[in-house]
Amino acid sequence: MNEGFTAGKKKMDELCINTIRTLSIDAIQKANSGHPGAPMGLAPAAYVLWTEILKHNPKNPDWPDRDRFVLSGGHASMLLYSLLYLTGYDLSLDDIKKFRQWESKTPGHPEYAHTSGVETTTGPLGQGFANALGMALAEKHLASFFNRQDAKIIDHYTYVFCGDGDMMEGISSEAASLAGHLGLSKLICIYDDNKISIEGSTDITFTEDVALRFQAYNWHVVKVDDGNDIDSIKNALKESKAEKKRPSMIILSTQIAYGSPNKQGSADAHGAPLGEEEVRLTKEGFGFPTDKSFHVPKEVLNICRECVERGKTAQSNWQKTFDAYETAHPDLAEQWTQAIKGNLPTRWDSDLPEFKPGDGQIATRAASGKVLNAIAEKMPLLLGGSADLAPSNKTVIDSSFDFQKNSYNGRNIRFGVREHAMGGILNGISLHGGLKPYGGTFLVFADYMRSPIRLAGLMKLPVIYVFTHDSIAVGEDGPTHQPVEHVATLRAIPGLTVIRPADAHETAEAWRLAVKNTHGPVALILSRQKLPIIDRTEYAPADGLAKGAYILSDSDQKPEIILIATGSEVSITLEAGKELIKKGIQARVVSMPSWELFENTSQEYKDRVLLPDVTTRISVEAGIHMGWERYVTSSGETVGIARFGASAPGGTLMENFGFTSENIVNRALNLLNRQP
Ligand SMILES: Cc1ncc(C[n+]2csc(CCOP(=O)(O)OP(=O)(O)O)c2C)c(N)n1
Repeated sequence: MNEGFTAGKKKMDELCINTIRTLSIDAIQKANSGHPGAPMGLAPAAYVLWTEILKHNPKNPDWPDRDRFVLSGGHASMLLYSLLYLTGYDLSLDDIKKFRQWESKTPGHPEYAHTSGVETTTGPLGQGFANALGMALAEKHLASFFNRQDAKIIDHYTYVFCGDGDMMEGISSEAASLAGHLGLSKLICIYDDNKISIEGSTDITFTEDVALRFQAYNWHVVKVDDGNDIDSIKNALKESKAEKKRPSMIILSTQIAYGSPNKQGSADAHGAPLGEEEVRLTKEGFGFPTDKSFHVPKEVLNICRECVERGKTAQSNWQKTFDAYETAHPDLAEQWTQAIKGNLPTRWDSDLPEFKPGDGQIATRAASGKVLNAIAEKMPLLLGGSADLAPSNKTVIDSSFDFQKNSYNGRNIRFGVREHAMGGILNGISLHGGLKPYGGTFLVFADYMRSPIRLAGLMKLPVIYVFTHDSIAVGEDGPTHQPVEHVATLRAIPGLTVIRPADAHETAEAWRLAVKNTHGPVALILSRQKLPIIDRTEYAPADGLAKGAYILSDSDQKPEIILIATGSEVSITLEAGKELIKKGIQARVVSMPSWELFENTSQEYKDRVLLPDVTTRISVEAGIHMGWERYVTSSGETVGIARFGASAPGGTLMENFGFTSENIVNRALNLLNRQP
């Protein structure tokens, strides 16, 4: 290549990179808040990746075979917004000027489904890294399902930018260990090794050898010593793309706030605006006009916007491949189209198992396993697993096999004892599109995955959680394994639908609802212990579950008392209701598997179930009392638990904690001021 051209290109690259930097510092200065350091240090890597390597179409950010890009350190959001604007996404310079302002497209941390081109919501460090693993896993599975010798309709990479914070968080260890085990070779991470976090140099907390750590995880590790050397970055990316067996980690030495004469390399630049004077000095150093803000040289926009044409070409090439695929494999092509739209196969729930009271008792976790398997037969793109508790959670799809290095078409994901990463990975699979993911563990360990569940709620991702062993009835394992506050704390997460079915019938309805739900995660709360199958010829049908609460049994006349129960406590409450009626008390029993679903119904329906003038009510749930006052009112009572559990057989615990029909009857009589 001729020397003049090379020098010219280098100069132009520098101008583009410095535009990313100045846009970022200007937006942060104007907002008077934000994180300028990382965008400035990472600008060269971001520029070279986005303009030369990343397969993306700014005019169609949802094109299913695009490469995925995740900015795991969401605090560096201005880096992403600068890239989106410069490369031609639906984000204007005006949007950038409104960084962090009310209703702007440029919130403090990137938000999925809010800003076009943002693949996931990031901010809680480490989550994005696990999301990226989920996306890479989804790509492998879909590729093995759909691709044919003559046509690859799904064939993309997933790139993730991480910082020291991501590397410190435990979730990155869990996720990296699994990614290495699975050999997810199309997952490429750039680690911004700037050796600075909020409290100062990483010398004070983080001195491990990250390269050795990732090599031990079976990753392909490349080091680039100069974060401004875009040729080396490009080569490292190319080398990583060529790696066929392992995920890649590019350890990039950068300087935080590169270009700021007084703040470069300093923690001061991590999370505060540089300051007017420092911004001026930085621009001066870059040769940018110091009297202008948000200055984008025309030639920079021209170069970066070449992504638009390249993206169009890439997508139209893909379309040709897809068209040929459609001709050769029309059924598969149709399946792909529906899956990417998130549509369910027809008759997916037509053969759910039938449960009869005569079959004996069955735990809702066991019923769940049967229902899951029936649905899996009709829904080939349903996949998931458990954090090493599959035999207990009943989450295995019997007709399939493990998702492993040599069998990416397997639908049983072995997450290992990695609940936190599992939550982030499920989010990544869901974000990728085309698949319906589920994941299980004991309810008590849902705490380990609270952050990703919260993010699934925030992003409205239709992930399904299978949380079993849902109360003190777990028994002998004792209070460490007995959830008490968990259902209440899950109910506190906005956007999460919590369903605690009473028996096998309600479990089938809960799955039906969870699979159909496209707007937000659903947590199924299931019993370890066997439960009676409620006789639906005598009591109301289980499809009332869709309304969150329904009248299961009623009195002949207007009720004097309403008993409201969830999950395993419904059958003892039904017994209690029967007993009260025998005693001449007009008692209604309501099964309330889901508060959220109930709250979504009309006031008229709610008033029909919980008659407003019948305020003598008792709730029965083997968990903390918190929240039930909402339904029992100040005239009612709650049968619940106000302490941790204990180690003893489950039946003994339920009895001692008052979860018996006798106790419910006595409490009702007391409340009504009647003699036993
Ligand atoms: C789970 C979590 N804990 C804490 C924070 C607060 N926080 C934001 S950035 C940051 C430091 C991150 O350091 P690094 O990744 O090196 O970013 P850089 O300083 O390079 O911008 C912390 C602790 C967070 N966002 N998420």
